[in-house]
Amino acid sequence: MRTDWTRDEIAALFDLPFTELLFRAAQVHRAHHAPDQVQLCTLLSIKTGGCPEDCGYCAQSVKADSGVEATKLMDVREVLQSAAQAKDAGSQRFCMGAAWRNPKDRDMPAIVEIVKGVRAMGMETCMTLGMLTPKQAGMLAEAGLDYYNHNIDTSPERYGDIITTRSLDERLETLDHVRSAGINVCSGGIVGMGETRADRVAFIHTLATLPRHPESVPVNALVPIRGTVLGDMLADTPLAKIDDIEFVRTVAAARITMPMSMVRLSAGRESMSESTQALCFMAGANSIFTGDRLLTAANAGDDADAALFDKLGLAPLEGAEPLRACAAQTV
Ligand code: SAM
Ligand code: DTB
Ligand code: SF4
Repeated sequence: MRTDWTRDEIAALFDLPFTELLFRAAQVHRAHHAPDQVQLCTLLSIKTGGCPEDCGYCAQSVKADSGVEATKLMDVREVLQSAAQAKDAGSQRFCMGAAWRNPKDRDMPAIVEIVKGVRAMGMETCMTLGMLTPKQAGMLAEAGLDYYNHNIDTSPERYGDIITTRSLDERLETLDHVRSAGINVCSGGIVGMGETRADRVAFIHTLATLPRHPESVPVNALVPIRGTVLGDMLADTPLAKIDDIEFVRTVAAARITMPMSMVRLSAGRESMSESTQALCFMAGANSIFTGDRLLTAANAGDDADAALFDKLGLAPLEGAEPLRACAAQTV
């Protein structure tokens, strides 16, 4: 797989006539994935709020006045109950998020138990816990964690406007520890934070030129949450909302530059039309979050998704075994 994409090449993809870009992305998608299948994933916030980081989009930052209450890490048993419910509802992948800058070593035994328990149910596991040390990444790998989510969020140029309490380099360092531990990398970002197209190009470029592509690339549309810097900005200037076609272009660019990766249509579907979501699937998105809640924000809900799948003739991804980081990308 090519990891030597230039920004100019990616900008040229974004500049293509929309139907041409969509056609090319769909061709790449078909070569590597079943175009009529979409993976169903469920999110659970296992530790909510009170996060010391200042990510301008996030309701869980202590800097946000969003009304989200801080909680402690959930009991292992409760998490496993939630995972079992998600599995019963047809979900194949269980993604767990904690509002931490980084996990403390004393949190790790419970986290390890959770990973083992969810895996034992036959679900794919993903965790997002903030920055990791190499030792913590090793513990998660040993527990059998399939993916670790750690987003780069935006372009290198814009990173410091969105988050000041950590750097992009620190983010990349954790991705390196995850990769070295043999866990699949899940890394993407958010579109619609008032960035330019050049930022979106640079965001995709950063991911597509990592030494190995992330096996999983979540593309979130900003969910504007009142009390966060970016949520307030968007609520006060509705014209700043990302154009749907530009969002689809970003999904298509991710698909073309990272052909084997799971491209995940993540947050923001609730305010997207069915037609826009259909275009995202055409452009190569092959995963969604189901259920009526993301971490803190509302999500489309199972009934709406079942109706959408029915309308579009889509089926849940069949029996996919998680990729293993070491075996991936041999094509
Ligand atoms: N604390 C961990 C971290 O930041 O890596 C994990 C949780 S964090 C909520 C996971 C990701 O969710 C963020 O990196 C961001 O890309 C996405 N996210 C958070 N709030 C969002 C929002 N309001 N709209 C869209 N995506 C959001
Ligand atoms: C990702 O990229 N998107 C998910 C998951 N990784 C953890 C989180 C979306 C959060 C949306 C806002 C909220 O629920 O607070
Ligand atoms: Fe904390 Fe993650 Fe939210 Fe940033 S995105 S404030 S690190 S929970």
